[in-house]
Order: sequence, then C-alpha cells, then structure tokens
Amino acid sequence: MSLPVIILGGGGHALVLIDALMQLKREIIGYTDTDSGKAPVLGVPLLGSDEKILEHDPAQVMLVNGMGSIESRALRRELHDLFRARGYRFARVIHPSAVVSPHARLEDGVQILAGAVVQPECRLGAGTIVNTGARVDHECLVGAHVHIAPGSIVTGNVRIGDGAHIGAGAVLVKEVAIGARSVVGAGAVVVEDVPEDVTVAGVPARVIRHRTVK
Ligand code: JB3
Repeated sequence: MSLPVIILGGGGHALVLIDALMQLKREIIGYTDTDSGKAPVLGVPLLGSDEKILEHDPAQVMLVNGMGSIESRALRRELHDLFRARGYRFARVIHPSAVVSPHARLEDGVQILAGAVVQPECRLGAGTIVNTGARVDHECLVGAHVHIAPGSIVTGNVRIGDGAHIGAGAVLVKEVAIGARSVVGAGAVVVEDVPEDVTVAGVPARVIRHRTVK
C-alpha cells in the first residue's frame, strides 16, 4: 500500500506532478508553498508553508518535490536534503504513459513524466526529472537533481553530473559527458564533453557562459 503524499510547491511543475499522481490514483494530502494566497491545484489544497510537513509523521507520508525550474534548481536540492535529514522520504513519480526499463535504477524522488522513456542499465540519481517526452537511452549515468527538459534526447552511454539542466529539445550524442551544474541550452546538439558550471548552446554546442550561481 503506497503512503499518501505531500507536494512541495504549487507552481507549473507541481501541477504536472499532481496530474500524474492523480492518474496513478495516489492519495494527495495537499501541497505546501511560500505563497500563502495560492488556490487549490486541480482541487488539491494548499496546506501552508513547508513547516506544515513537520506535523506529519515521516513514517506515514511521502514527499514529492514540486520545485522544477532552472531558477529553483538549488532550492530543489536543498529542500530534498533538508527533509531527508528529518527522516522524510521522496516518492518516485512515474507517469503511467512513461516507458521505464525494469533494468534501469532510479533513486528516491526520481520523476519520469508523460511519454518519457528510460532504457536499460540507466542509473538516475535522487530527485532527477525526466520531463515530458524526453528520452534517456541505454546505459546512461545521470546524477542527482538533474532536469532533462521536455523532448530532449540523451543517447547511449551518456554521463550527466549532479544538478545539470538539459534544455528542451537538446540532443546529447552517444558517450558525451555533461559536467555537474552545467546547462545545455534548448535545442543544442552536444557532440563533445561539457565541463562543470558552464552554459552551452547551439549546433554544435559551444560554451557561451561560465556559471557562478550554483
Ligand atoms: O519546463 C517545464 C515543462 N516545466 C517547468 C518546470 C520544470 O520548472 C515550468 O515551466 C517552470 O519553469 C518551472 O516550474 P516550477 O518550478 O513549478 O516554477 P513555478 O511555476 O514558478 O512555481 C514555483 C512554486 O514554488 C511557486 O508557487 C512558489 O511560490 C513556490 N516556492 C518557492 N519557494 C516554494 C518555495 N514552495 C515551497 N513549498 N517551498 C519553497 O521554499
């Protein structure tokens, strides 16, 4: 029997997660948000701020991290670590239309959304998002809190470091490595390794910025 869930955040990413959880018939207690004036999301009520979670026994609920955007990537990881340290667990969310190999390994809190594909012998770290229609092909090693945005294609034997962002519609050719926290711009085609903490864009992808914000 799956435990009921609480969603952190009530924005666009949370909306998509709530829709998936409803299709999975998962009981949703509510969502938390820093904005106290938010309306219910698909009928799911706002519980209040994140402190409200502490009123629930960590053995009786699971959390779902609704922080999605590039601006809140660090916050997504911070909230995950904060609540894990307090004994809460993050549920995996796998949309019923996603295709996930039984030979893929998914850590806690991985989110695989509508129409996404994850092929065998992939490893996805804690909290990683494979967003709508994205594909992760065979034997990819993906770190924690990576966002693989809608429609992107990660081909075989690719490695992606913690906290990286793969923009919508990007293509990573086989065996490339993306450094931790780096950003691949939407529509880029990555044909060679990308270091840590940079932004790349274009076809073929080139470094356009060195990132200072982690
Ligand atoms: O690209 C796609 C398909 N989706 C994007 C997603 C991955 O990222 C989407 O288009 C957005 O760009 C983004 O969605 P996200 O992260 O839901 O962003 P936004 O719609 O701005 O909602 C963030 C919500 O989190 C807002 O309601 C904030 O008030 C709330 N928030 C901010 N800080 C917080 C906190 N909520 C909680 N519980 N705790 C916080 O510390």
